[in-house]
Amino acid sequence: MAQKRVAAIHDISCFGKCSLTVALPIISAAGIETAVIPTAVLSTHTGGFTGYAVRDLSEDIVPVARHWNSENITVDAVYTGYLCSKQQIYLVLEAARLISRDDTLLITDPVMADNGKLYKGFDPDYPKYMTELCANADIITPNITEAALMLGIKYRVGPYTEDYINSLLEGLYLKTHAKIVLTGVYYDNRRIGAAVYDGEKKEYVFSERISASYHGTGDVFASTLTAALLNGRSLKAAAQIAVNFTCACIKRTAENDTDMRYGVNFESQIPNLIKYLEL
Ligand code: PXL
Repeated sequence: MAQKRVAAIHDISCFGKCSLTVALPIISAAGIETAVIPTAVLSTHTGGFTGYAVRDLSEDIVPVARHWNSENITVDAVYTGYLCSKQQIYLVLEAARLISRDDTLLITDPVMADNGKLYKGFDPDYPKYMTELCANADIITPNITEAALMLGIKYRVGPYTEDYINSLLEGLYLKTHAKIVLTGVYYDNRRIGAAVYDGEKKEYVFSERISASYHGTGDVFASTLTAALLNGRSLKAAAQIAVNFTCACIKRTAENDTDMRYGVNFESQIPNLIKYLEL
């Protein structure tokens, strides 16, 4: 079988293990070629650091894709993550169009918020623009905060009720017609995972809940989901693998007293990823 190729469109946070510094190693370790289109370079991510240096690469997004297009370079999936402005949403849509074939999957992680709050630097209307990108995607991977913001409904803290989770899934499907993998779902303090909805069936996948939280876990999750999908797994099976891997990374990280801004020790768990994927 020909090797699959993904274009990962995220920022490079030089320190802090998120976005491209997570997507590249995880998807590559899963045997998938990972081409990149960096959206920005930041000295660190924006979660808890101050005074970070940023270089916005908006001007380069479409030219990179245009060059690939002229070389007949296409991808099996476009996987988008952190974008730094509303304008970048449209640039990314144009770039995705230039490098996609009819069968190319668009996987969008609408990275913009967590714990009930938009990340630093985003205007209050950013979720509206991100919803537009999601409406062009085949699969989206919001957390609960991002889902609530895109729907304009109240963010609640967990544990959640099945009714609340189902209303997020149904609302998002109506708005985007994308398949949804909602992350950070938990009904009690023992298990945490994801809810999967393809417009017909709702399914839930869980792993052990560790009460610790680290930056970059959403990126670990969505990168693993992308890796599993491109290895031929169903959406539910890919979500289960992503939940298991993310929880294993959190568990390993919690064994040491690590600054939550520094991300998770996903590197130590790569052998488990290979096992989960049966590679
Ligand atoms: O992990 C998501 C992410 C990615 N990139 C940057 C971020 C964040 C979240 O805060 O700031 C630059």
